[in-house]
Order: sequence, then structure tokens, then C-alpha cells
Amino acid sequence: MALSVLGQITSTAHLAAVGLVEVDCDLGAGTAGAGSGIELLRGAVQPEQDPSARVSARGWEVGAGTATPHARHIQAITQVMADAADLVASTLQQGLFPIVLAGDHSTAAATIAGIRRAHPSDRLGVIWIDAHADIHSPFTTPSGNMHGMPLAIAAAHDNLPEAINDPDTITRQLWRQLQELGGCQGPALDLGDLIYIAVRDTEPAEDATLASHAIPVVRTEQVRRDGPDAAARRCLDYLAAVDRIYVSFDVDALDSTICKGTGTPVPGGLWADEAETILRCLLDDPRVCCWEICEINPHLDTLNTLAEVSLKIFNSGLEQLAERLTAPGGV
Ligand SMILES: [Mn+2]
Repeated sequence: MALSVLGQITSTAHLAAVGLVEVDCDLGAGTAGAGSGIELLRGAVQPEQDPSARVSARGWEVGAGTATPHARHIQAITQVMADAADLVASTLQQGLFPIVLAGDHSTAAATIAGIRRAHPSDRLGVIWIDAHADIHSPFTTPSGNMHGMPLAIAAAHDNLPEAINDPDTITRQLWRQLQELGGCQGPALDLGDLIYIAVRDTEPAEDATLASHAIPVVRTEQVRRDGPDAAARRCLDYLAAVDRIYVSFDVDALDSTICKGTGTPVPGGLWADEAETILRCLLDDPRVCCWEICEINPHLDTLNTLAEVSLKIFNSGLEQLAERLTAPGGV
């Protein structure tokens, strides 16, 4: 791993309004190492406020629990997620824009819970940029990897009609606890307020959910045909009625030729410049209140291609955000 070659930090923009939340957990992925992507990006952000806003929830310090094959490491992940939700909520309550640097994608459910906790009465929309739909539950998952489950947690969507597993009592209890992390009466996310970009690798149980809830996917081909600005615009228009938007960027949304350094590369994804333009366009919308980037695993990427590409995309997004947040009446 040659992280040191990635010294070219271009964005040290004025980011007083940003709070960096690091969620250093890779237990939800099938392969270890996604936590190391955080180190790679954190240098690009220099929050000007109290450094205590830079905090970590470290999955690997929590230790192992009982084997839970249909939601692997759910005990440790539940602890990390409780911390992560607190951090996101308190960052928002301080009037800051949380940028979440995460290891694997499982903990994005905690991000959503944290937003929900800080703004309980607002309608929340989610734009999920990913190769996968991440909407499995312990009842439907073929792998048991929790990075495939965050949206099912946030939406309290067990998808029992598609069940293939019979999870044990511990798994069921913790799964319920995770679904209640947002602290509200109903689910933290309504599936009617979710839209995907670049999703292309789903399983039948997930396809059933997407179909029954009519969750739209802006596919790579549409991005290419209509242009990345139009793709982003389509998402923002779809969420026209929501008050706040969370943008979650899993780097495996990128094409597998770029994206070897992630646990689950899939062909047919976005080119780097497409992802960059989409993110810039989304981050410019004043309703976007939180941005997450995850699943960068430098250990899987001998040439550091993904690391370089991710850093470039991240810097570009930061630049856009800095522009927005420093404009009169920003945040
Ligand atoms: Mn994902």
C-alpha cells in the first residue's frame, strides 16, 4: 500500500461549516480493509472549527461477538452505528455540514438515523450512488454482509415475502434496535424518498423491493445518454418535495476498470468525470445536508487507481461545497 504517493491535496478551501465524521469500520464488508480509505481522504479536509469534530467510531476495537451468519458482526456494527448516529446528529445540531468518511457502507444507516434525529420533523430524501441496491435484510441476504443492508435498516424494510433465512434471536433483536436508531416513531426513511444512481448488480429479493416500491434507478446508460448534470437534476427533481437530502457515494458506483480497490467491483459503472459532475451538481443543492463517501479499500488496489480517482472526486466535491457554504446565506 503506497498511500504516501497521494500527497497532492488540492482543496484546502475554507470549510468552517464542515464537520468531518470518520466511521472507521469495515466489518460490514466481505473483505477487510475498507477503513483504510478514510486515511486517504481525511487530509483533504481541514475543518477550521474545534478538532473534536473529527471523531472516529472504530469497528475493529469493539471485538467479536457470537457468530450471526445472516448479519455478520452485527453486535460490533450496532455499537459503531450507535456512536456514528450520535456524531452525525451532534454535527448537524452544531450547525455544521457533516461529511462522513466511512469504511464499508453498512454504517450509512447510522448516518440516516443521525440526520433523522437532528431533524425529526423534516422530510428526508436519499440519493444512493452505488453499484448495489444495499436493501437486503438478514432474512433475504445470501452473504450475511451488512454493507448490503443499510437501506433496509433505515427504511425498516425486512422484505419477509422474499425471505430465505431464519435469523437467530440476537440478530433479530439487534436488527430491530438498528431500525429504531433514528429515534422516531416510524422508519427513518420512506422508500418513496429514495433514488439510486448507477445501481446495476442486484439480487431478486432486491429487485422485488425496487419494483413494489417503484424506486427509480438512474442507470449508467442514462447518465451517458443525457449527461451527468441531467442525471443529477433528475434525482433532485424526483425529490422535489423533501426538505433535506443525504447523498451517499459508494465508490463501487464507478466502473470496475477504475475501481479495483473496492470490495465488490462491477462493470458498467460511471466514469470518474461523470461521478464528479453528478456530485458537484448534487452538492450545490441547498437541501443537501450530508455527504458520505465509502468502500475505498487501498489494500485491494495495487496501482492506487481508485485512490487517486477518489481523492480527485472528493476534492472536487469539497470545492463545490465550500463555494456553496461560504456564499451569503449558505449552509
Ligand atoms: Mn454500497
